[in-house]
Amino acid sequence: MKGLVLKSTGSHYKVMLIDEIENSALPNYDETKIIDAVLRGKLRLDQIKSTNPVVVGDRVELIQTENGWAIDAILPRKNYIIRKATNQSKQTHIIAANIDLACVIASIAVPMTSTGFIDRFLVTAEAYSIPAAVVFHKIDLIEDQPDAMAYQQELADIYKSIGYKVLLTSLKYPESLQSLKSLITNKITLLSGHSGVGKSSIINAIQPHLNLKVGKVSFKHLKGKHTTTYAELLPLDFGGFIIDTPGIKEFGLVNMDKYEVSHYFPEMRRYLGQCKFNNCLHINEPGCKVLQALENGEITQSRYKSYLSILDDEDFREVLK
Ligand SMILES: Nc1nc2c(ncn2[C@@H]2O[C@H](COP(=O)(O)OP(=O)(O)OP(=O)(O)O)[C@@H](O)[C@H]2O)c(=O)[nH]1
Ligand SMILES: [Mg+2]
Ligand SMILES: [Zn+2]
Repeated sequence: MKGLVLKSTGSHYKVMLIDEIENSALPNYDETKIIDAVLRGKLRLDQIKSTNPVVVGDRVELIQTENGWAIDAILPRKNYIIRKATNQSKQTHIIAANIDLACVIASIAVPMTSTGFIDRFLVTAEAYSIPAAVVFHKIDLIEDQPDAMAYQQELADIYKSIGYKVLLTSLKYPESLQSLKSLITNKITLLSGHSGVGKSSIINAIQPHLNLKVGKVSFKHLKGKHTTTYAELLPLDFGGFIIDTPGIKEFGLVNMDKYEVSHYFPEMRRYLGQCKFNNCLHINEPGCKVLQALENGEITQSRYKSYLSILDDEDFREVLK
């Protein structure tokens, strides 16, 4: 029997049974087919290196044991979003697998999202060829601050010009969530971002019956309170699923070669193979087309700064010396 993993709480998995056809297409949500499963001992041993061997969105093979259902195997993943717990950490964490759209929920109000965070998320989505969108949420909080509004618009324009879908949303403006609804219909969509940025609130606004727990942002620390504790795949009554996830502080990149990083910046990818040196890292090399594009404004300073910051990660650090 096959199943779709809806939620993992460490040792127990909430799984929806699916048939062969649903395994290659978007499954229909059916509450009566939800079961509780554990991991088969053997699988746990095989995957010991990963902090979370089976993740939300996984398609799995199930067997029935005398104690109930057990996950016997993970079916091949179409893609997944993976990160390091922190930029320095050696531990990796897979956020979700088999997704059609990855949305980073950002805010330039509170909690504030840095362009570095957004760009690391987008680089990871590019690495697995997952279509990505940038959602600037809580726009109501800055509507009386012209400088903040201008900055938000500048960022929105940067991401749009690269080819990403960009949305500006707020709970105060229900119509702003309509465009999100049309974007995610009939897809499996992941929402990620800092704690308190409004991921669960957005889902409640488009699907009130889900009634997800939301938490206040601390005035003192300007941070969320980690209200959502487990990622969960939730059904949408207009078609598809949405994955609510716990807020994360940083987005550390995993398993990337330093020469690969620029491939995951679409505006740099354009110049691939055109630099004078074929091992160009676009830092200070002569005849570098990426640096020329930066000079003439085709590549923005903000994105290039993120590129350099990624090359400054512990895994690559020697290249900037
Ligand atoms: N002003 C304003 N506040 C919002 C908006 N959306 C959400 N909030 C508030 O932001 C706070 C955090 O919302 P949550 O939905 O819990 O945030 P989250 O991203 O799910 O946080 P974690 O589960 O901790 O990762 C709550 O107090 C919400 O009411 C918005 O559009 N405008
Ligand atoms: Mg939440
Ligand atoms: Zn170059």
